[in-house]
Amino acid sequence: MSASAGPQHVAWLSLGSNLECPDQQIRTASRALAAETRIRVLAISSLYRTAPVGGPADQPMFCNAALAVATDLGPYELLAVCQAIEAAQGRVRDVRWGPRTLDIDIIAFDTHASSAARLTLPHPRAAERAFVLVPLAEIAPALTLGGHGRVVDCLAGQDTGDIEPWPAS
Ligand code: A4P
Ligand code: MG
Repeated sequence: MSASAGPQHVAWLSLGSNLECPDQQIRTASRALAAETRIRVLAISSLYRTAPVGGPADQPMFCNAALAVATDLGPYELLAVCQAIEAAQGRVRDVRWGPRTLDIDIIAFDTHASSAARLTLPHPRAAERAFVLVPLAEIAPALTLGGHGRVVDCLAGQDTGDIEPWPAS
């Protein structure tokens, strides 16, 4: 990060992929985030193999992970960086919740609260999605997801039976 960096923020990201070597997509995206001059990666969770939630019935299993980053970017600037990395890794948007090479969602940005469609914070579905909560609980168990409470408490109410460590290659 540059020496002239402005106010620092912390953001928590959820990464998902279920196409074209999903674990490699997540690792490539993590490296791309780390290579951004205005982003410093603070923590990366393990990779998990998760059953798809929503979308087409026959889509492949996902690889999911969570990252914490420090940045002097604002939330929309960080979203733009995430979407540029998605695009660079061949993300195509067609079917809602459908298969994708890479999805990067901003789960929380400091304690910002926003209901804007372009950037809802905290992410509106994070608190009820085990594929987000299991990796996030590894790196930020005490993070508060707005009115839903702490990650670790949200996770306690979830079925995690469809989530396992990504198999070693
Ligand atoms: N947007 C609004 N808020 C945010 C935010 N906090 N972070 C807007 C990122 N983007 C946000 O996103 C659609 C629009 O949401 C963007 O234009 C952005 O401005 P998208 O990435 O194009 O589409 P999406 O990811 O399919 O939509 P959505 O609604 O975010 O999907 P979800 O809820 O993330 O679900 N099952 C497993 N096992 N693992 C997964 O990773 N992912 C999904 C996607 C469904 N099922 C899954 C998984
Ligand atoms: Mg998304």
